Amino acid sequence: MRIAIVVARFNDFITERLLEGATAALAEAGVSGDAVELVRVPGAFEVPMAAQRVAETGRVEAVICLGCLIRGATPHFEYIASACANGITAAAASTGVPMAFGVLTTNSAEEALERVAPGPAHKGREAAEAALEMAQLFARLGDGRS
Ligand code: DLZ
Repeated sequence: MRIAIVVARFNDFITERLLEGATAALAEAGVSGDAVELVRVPGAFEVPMAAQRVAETGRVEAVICLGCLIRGATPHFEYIASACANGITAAAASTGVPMAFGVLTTNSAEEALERVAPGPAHKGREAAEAALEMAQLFARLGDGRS
């Protein structure tokens, strides 16, 4: 199973922790580091286009999208958040590759930090687990044409 992780650099004090949780969950599920393609982008706005591009290569069975938007620090929070969520939805629909939404949208840095605290509710972990489940589901369902 090959998986891509697209991670935004903006708010990297959070997104690097999302990445750590996602890679730990993949490793625990038996996905080795060699099977993980890491793609870094400037911010959450760029996540969907990179997710689409890496999915189009055909090299990966799922994409984990990671980013962090903090309302108080982001004047156009709503625009970036909806562009990111809608873009990821559209990229998954157009490529047929499942994409997990691990983009935090919080009111404060404190709220974001709570969501990357160690434990099962870590949002990077949750995104990785969702991506793996969807990749396995799609493998079982086939391409829908046979
Ligand atoms: C510009 C911007 C702002 C203000 N806030 C955030 C944020 O909270 N989280 C994030 O991931 N990115 C932010 N960005 C950057 C945009 O996502 C994007 O990278 C730039 O607008 C360049 O297209």
